[in-house]
Amino acid sequence: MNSEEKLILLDERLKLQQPQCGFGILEICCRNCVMGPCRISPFDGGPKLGVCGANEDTIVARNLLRKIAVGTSAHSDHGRAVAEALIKVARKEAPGYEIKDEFKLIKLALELGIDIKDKKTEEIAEKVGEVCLSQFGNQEGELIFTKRAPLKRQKIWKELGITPRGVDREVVEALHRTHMGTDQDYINLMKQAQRCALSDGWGGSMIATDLTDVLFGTPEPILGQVNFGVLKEDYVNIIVHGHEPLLSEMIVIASEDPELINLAKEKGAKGINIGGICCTANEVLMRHGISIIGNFLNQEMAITTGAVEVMVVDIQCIMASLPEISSCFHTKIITTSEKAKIPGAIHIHFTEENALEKAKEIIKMAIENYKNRKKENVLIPENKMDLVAGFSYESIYYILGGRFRATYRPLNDNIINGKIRGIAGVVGCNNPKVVHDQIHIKLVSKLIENDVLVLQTGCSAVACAKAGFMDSVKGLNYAGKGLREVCEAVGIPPVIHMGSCVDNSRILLAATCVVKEGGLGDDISELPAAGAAPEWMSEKALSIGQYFVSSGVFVVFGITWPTFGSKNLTKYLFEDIEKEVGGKWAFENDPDKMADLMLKHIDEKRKKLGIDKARERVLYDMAMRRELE
Ligand code: NFS
Ligand code: SF4
Repeated sequence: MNSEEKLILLDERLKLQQPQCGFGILEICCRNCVMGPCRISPFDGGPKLGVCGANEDTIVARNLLRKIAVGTSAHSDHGRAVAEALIKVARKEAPGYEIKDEFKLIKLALELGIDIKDKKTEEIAEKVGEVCLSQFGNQEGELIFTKRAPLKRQKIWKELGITPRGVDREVVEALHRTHMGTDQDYINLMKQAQRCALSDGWGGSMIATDLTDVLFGTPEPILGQVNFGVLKEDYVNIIVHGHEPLLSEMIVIASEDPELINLAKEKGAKGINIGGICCTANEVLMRHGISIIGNFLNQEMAITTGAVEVMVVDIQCIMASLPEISSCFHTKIITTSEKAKIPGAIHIHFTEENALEKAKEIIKMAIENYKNRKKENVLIPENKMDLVAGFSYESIYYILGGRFRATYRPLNDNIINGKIRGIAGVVGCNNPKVVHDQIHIKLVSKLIENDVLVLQTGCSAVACAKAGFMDSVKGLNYAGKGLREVCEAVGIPPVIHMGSCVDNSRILLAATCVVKEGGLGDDISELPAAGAAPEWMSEKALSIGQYFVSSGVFVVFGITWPTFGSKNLTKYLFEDIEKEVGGKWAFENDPDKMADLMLKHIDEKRKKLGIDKARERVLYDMAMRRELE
């Protein structure tokens, strides 16, 4: 780009795309074979069938199933990479990595039926890695971790025939069924969508979370900071962006190398500063308290601060525009995964075998690039906010029960007595179609104001951290009286950061722990709980939403809804599916109304459990008082 050309950022590109295709928005176009492309007209007189005879129900359902399959693939391939890494670490083929959580490893081994007697940690780790890896290619039976779900839930899945068999198998079958002339029944297509999504939530994603904990440590509450103000003007700034923690963990370790710190000082900087974007940010925040620069919509802006020497990326949610934008600044964009290259970026092939060496190489490159920073181009916004992160379903046990009495009892009791009205999972992306972070913030603030404890992951968590909801002191000011009381007693913020998007599996398990603790029904679908992804944009979000629905949760999405082109499919997903799995979808763009939908659902569940009375605070007026006397 020459200097006269204008830098085109994402908002501008969105404007240039207007008006976006109405057929695409309604998902009533099909390109699955070359008799097409076909479009179904939503208007009278237009074509109602594709060349093959497929109607809008088939086309919209196939499109949705494909999206869910892609989302499942992305999370699960990430999980597979962690399993492969664990095996290499166990075989001592990955210098620099070590097993940080032996306790979780042993627990996992026992759960997976691995004989640990007289075995060394490495031998156990190798076996655990292999069994987890086998889950991807499993052909028959059930994914092992589906056994973690409440018994009633497992029965529902079995009866419907949607218990996932193997992660890869469900994705392949999803793609097969959407081939021209195969599955044309929208409900049957959705059955596979459910099985596929469940293989993500209770399979690929859960493996990613568990094995990441084994390798890098199970998170425990930790302090951190968020927003652009964490970039340091006189430091070498390195941004880690993407998803897999394998690379970012090594960058963090290498950045602490005294030799490299001295080199940075020799080059005139005060030191090396690491910050994160997207889910990589959440991974390194959860375990090291590394600052978060921002979420999905902050990636381009981060470069325009002029203070970033290197942005190193791996996979997913990385904009193709980064090299182009960085060409106007001194920032170097480094891709590291063979699965994700971008023209214009520098590619450094990163593997577990060469991890530490490559991490050092990247940091050296950043240090060398510090001198190219143009002081007059540097503009770092001052905003930053403190937060507490690092909540896993395991750490919640100890926070609630005390160090020696791990239990979810206090949480259940406070839900039953009504101090906590319910639980909400608010997760997912940013989308430039709405004002950055605003829907997340408005929704979550209304939920906590109404005594709903909010569990978060992904870019939504970063949005609410920026707003101060995760600050252990400030956050309380936004909470309703009952929720505040509980949070103060336990010492947690009203909004709980549970990690990256694969860590939505932690929310599934936290919900399961609440069920197993007792007093709130026998299944996730009976809990006063709801989920939302108010600013979603990625196919991964659809997979997450579907596995929550299929696990019994009411889930609301904002922005747009991908089945409005088919009335029948939409009715199925918004209403009828509830009779089968106990959960259902809803769409609402207004955060205020979105919160109302979730609160209404939570109250209905409280009523069914017979705990609605506990919440009704009776206000005595004068007449009632007199009557009492
Ligand atoms: Ni989740 Fe993480 Fe963010 Fe959306 Fe992308 S970073 S995996 S997909 S944009 S929340
Ligand atoms: Fe058209 Fe059917 Fe081919 Fe799709 S599969 S492009 S609807 S002919």
